[in-house]
Amino acid sequence: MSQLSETQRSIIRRLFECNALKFGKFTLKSGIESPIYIDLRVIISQPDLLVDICAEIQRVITENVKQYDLICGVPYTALTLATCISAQYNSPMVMRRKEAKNYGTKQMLEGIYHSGQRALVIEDLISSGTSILETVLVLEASGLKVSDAIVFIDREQEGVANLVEYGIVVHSVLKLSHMMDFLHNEGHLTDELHHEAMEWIKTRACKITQTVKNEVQLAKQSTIRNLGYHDRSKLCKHPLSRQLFELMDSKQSNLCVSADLTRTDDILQLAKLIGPSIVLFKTHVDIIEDYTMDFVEKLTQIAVDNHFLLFEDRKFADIGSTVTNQYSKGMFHIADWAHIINAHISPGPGIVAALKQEANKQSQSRACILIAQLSTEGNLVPAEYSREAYKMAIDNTDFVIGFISQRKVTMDPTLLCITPGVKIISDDSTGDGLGQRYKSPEDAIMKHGADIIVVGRGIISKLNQPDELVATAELYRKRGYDAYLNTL
Ligand code: S5P
Repeated sequence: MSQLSETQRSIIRRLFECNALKFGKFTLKSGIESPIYIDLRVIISQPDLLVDICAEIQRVITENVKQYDLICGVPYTALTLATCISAQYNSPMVMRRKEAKNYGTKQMLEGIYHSGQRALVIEDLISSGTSILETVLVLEASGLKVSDAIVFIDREQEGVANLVEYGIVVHSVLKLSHMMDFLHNEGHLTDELHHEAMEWIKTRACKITQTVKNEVQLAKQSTIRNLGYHDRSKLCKHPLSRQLFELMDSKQSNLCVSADLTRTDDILQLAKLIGPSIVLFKTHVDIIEDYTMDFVEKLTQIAVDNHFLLFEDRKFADIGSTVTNQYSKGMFHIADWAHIINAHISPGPGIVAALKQEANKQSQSRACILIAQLSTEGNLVPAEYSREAYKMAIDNTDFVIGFISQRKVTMDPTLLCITPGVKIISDDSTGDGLGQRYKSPEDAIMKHGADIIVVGRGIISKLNQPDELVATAELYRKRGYDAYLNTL
């Protein structure tokens, strides 16, 4: 039995009394049955206990960590611990935003810090180490160095060993087995429960999730910003993402026009006139008043002649069996001609599986873009979408080639970030009065990591003046391409 100090014993007793530690039969969030349940969120309601726990964490910091400039709690429970330690022991703190799940930007971290400073991670409980690693990725993407993490309780499920592989040394205040031994000795745990819980820990090694492993891998590689279209095309496995990057390279264009027009003649004229400037031609076929399959044949021919791909912005959002029909049947037979479609992820992975199944029936390659973020004011797409969209993308690399988003979703160079809501904006108008928000090509590409910019009214409003239309499309192409060159 380990040597627990009197303070540690008192902390364990109080945690047990306030039900932060429970033993019996529990179903965890993951669906797994467990004889142990730990919920340290309740400590925020007990300031005495909180202060004692933080003093113990600070003791472990002082004994083990020689040098650090800032502390950072893993959201959410450990945010409270870090804040309390920061205030009590005069340690400057930074706060990781959990919502903005984008490792590529610095906006995920709040507080004052500068590149090269050393950050110490504080966590309440470690099982696999995944949450700590996610926080480390954010800190490192912001230029901070991380070598140590302090956890209050180590569940002894391999998390500490997992993190060694990633160069993070974890120091813990308490080990779960020591806490259970103590509670057993004090008569709070029966022999049977004690034995069962100890066996459970021993046999339940937890692994770092694949998604986080991938992010670490990508973060280690040289960053996406140094890779040009040509290099990225070589990395792509999907024929359409490869072809898109090749077109972007050869046409010196990252422009997608949004052909939001209601007459087929207008759409065909637009395609012919600006075809040389674009790589992607986006349609909303359900707004066309005189749609025929003859129209799509003509449009397909113009796309072939002018080297661009067709993207139907259908934003599928229903159950698998319905989207299957919407994709391939009805008036539009979208699957027959659209190289690329897009889908909302809210129905869950089934939507991607269903669309992919239908796409596989086509003789030509088909691809899907997932909607990770929207451009509109006050939209209700939650921040978690980016992360979930990324997970669905890496589970379906044979079909999903990127995202509709306002900022980069992942550092993965094979996945495209396609950004609508782009316009060369005059100072006084940044929207359309109907919820659309605009940013300039430079902001979209240089500030927010767009690979392709989607421009609708900024270009198509010139349809009645063909010369001006062509010149405007060229202006967007050039500004978009120059902005890209600036990122290299
Ligand atoms: O978040 C989004 C996603 C899309 S696909 N915001 C958007 O505006 N779009 C589409 O891009 C929208 O449906 C429209 O077809 C185009 C933007 O048009 P614009 O005229 O505002 O440039």
